[in-house]
Amino acid sequence: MPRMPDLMVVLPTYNETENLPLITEALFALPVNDLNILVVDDNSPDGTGQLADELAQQHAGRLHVLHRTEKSGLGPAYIAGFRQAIAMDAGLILQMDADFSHQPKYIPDMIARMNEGYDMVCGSRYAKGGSVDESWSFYRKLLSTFANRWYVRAILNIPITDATAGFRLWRRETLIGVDLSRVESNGYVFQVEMAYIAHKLGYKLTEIPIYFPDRKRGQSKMDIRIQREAAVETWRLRSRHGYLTPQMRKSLTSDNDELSD
Ligand SMILES: Nc1nc2c(ncn2[C@@H]2O[C@H](COP(=O)(O)OP(=O)(O)O)[C@@H](O)[C@H]2O)c(=O)[nH]1
Ligand SMILES: [Mg+2]
Repeated sequence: MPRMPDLMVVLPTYNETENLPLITEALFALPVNDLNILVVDDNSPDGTGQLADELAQQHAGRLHVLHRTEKSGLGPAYIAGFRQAIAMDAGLILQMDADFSHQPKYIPDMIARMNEGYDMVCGSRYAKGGSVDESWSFYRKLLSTFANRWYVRAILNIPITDATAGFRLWRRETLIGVDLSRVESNGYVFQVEMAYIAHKLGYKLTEIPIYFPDRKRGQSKMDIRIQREAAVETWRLRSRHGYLTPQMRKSLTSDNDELSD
């Protein structure tokens, strides 16, 4: 049997032709053994999907592509990607944006932290030592810091300061235990929901500080509406998942169910 991949980087893309070749190159240059990439493309009109297929040929066996027929948001794209990464037997699964706001250089530190005995490691803009792009206005910084460091934490009591961050390293076992069919949200709430479920199930979450530069190429797909929605939805998460306990982790033996539902 071939040796199965250790780390699967799940990269969701929508119109990222400029970034995709650069980010794959940067990821493959990392001093990390058995790093594999799974691109999850939602039929990008700019041809990111075809470009990903070309890269998959160039890096046969190390870069894989999951094509989805339409843009249905970051949450569903990640769920599909996580399911496939689990099915491909990845031991560690990393989620990150394809636009370099999540800098590959932090990945070795995230893996090292994971090996200290955590179930999820998050790259955090608001942990001590972390920061965001200098171009952010005072108001934008204030809003994002308040939302992540105070608002979400106060409501959900999640032990990380950047609940909407999408730069996260998961253990395969954690993602199985979370039971992806429990997750319903999209956008920024998707990140909060994943962290909240994992926390309620008793998984050990931690974070390392990161600097978060704005994207240099391509365009953002998030807007103020999605942010406002996140503020309201945070309350719903508490009623939806607040009852969870560590006994309610999905059992590891039912692995393959992840694919069928
Ligand atoms: N597959 C897929 N990827 C998406 C979708 N929306 C955003 N992305 C990708 O998710 C990552 C983060 O999106 P971005 O627009 O940069 O969000 P922002 O950083 O919050 O402004 C990027 O790699 C995008 O290409 C989507 O609907 N489907
Ligand atoms: Mg971005």
